[in-house]
Amino acid sequence: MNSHPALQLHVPEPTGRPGHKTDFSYLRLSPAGALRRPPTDTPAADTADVANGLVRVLDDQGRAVGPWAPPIRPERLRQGLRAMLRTRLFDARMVLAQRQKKLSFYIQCLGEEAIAVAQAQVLQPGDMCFPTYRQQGLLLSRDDISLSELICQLMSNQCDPLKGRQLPVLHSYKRAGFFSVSGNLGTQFIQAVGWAMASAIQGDSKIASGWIGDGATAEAEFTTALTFAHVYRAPVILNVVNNQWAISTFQSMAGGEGSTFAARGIGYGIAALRVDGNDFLAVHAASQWAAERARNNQGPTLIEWLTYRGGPHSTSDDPSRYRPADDWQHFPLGDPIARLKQHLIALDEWSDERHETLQQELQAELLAAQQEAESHGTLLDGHVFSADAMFDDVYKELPAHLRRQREQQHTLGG
Ligand SMILES: Cc1ncc(C[n+]2csc(CCOP(=O)(O)OP(=O)(O)O)c2C)c(N)n1
Repeated sequence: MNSHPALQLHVPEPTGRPGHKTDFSYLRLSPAGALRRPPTDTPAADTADVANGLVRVLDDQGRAVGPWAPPIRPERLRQGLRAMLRTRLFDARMVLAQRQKKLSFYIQCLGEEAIAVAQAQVLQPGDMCFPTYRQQGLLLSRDDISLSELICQLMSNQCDPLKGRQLPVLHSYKRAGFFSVSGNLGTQFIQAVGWAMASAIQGDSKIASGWIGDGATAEAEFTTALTFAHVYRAPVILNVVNNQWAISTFQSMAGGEGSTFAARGIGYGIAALRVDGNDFLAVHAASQWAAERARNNQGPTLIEWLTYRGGPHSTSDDPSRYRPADDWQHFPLGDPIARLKQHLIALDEWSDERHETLQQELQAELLAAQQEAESHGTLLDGHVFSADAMFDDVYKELPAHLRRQREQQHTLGG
């Protein structure tokens, strides 16, 4: 007689669904300051505690505590706060512009601003990021990227630097170390490793920073990237942004149930950290740790950033269909902007009044940038980039068959 029970397939489910509160105990949080800061030359196998716990600096009172508290000047923190706020206001304005049909599509990073913004402060000129569509904070924390040009890309208008060829948000800024965003999930993760290998082959001192979401870690590219990064000890920071959701799919469906995404690094021989992604100081400190490792030839680092996707996946998504509407308000790691603001106020380096003034300044800057961009056309008025350029840059030289197609397009009155 067969004494075994009937086999059952396990299909992970989120604890919260519309109408039911999420039980966030699955996050297994550590208190601020609880985890040690190992030396940067720590072998991968010895990072299990920091890959399974949670590196945090800011406590509930907004104080910076523990060994990860970075030596950072208030001025840098104010710059970080400004960049996060700028990113959030930009996103809100572009969502509105999408609703007004001035652009076709938008992706916001509400709640995830600290991750890209703090890491941008740590990276150096010449380093190269391989972002997803949700790291606009890398661009919005720079003042050498024109806001109005970013909006022109979103509106695919006559001044779109990408000539109307890309979906909104898939920006490309080589000069700012921002690699062209591709719609195919995960591809950039391998490319980041390859870029880092090239930097090492050339004996350069530049490092790469690869980005991927929790959902996209289920793509084969993720494992390939980890293998190559480990084998060649590539100078790369491998960032996994775990915002709990991949559109309507909960992170457990990508393998997050009962284990952390950070811990996967260890299995591949890569040192790993799991970090509070809504804690600007922790993001800064962990990014610094990983950058130092990479620059000193101590190898790659995998960092899982624990955060929450505060908004819809994109302007085409309605999250109230698959998760509690007020879920973000209950996420135990809070709002990165509110937390850094609280910290700066506790240091007596910020105030509600200064925050309000900053917000007004940023809104004015954004309004001016949007007006400038709209003067070159929006989706509404049809001032799209010239169709003439459509056949350029498919190849380095325009081949005969594309030349014929361009002529046909002219004859057809395009
Ligand atoms: C190869 C591939 N498969 C599927 C998609 C469709 N798609 C776009 S975004 C997305 C979810 C990605 O989730 P995650 O990696 O967690 O990142 P997040 O959007 O949460 O930042 C999917 C499935 C795609 N763009 N590319």
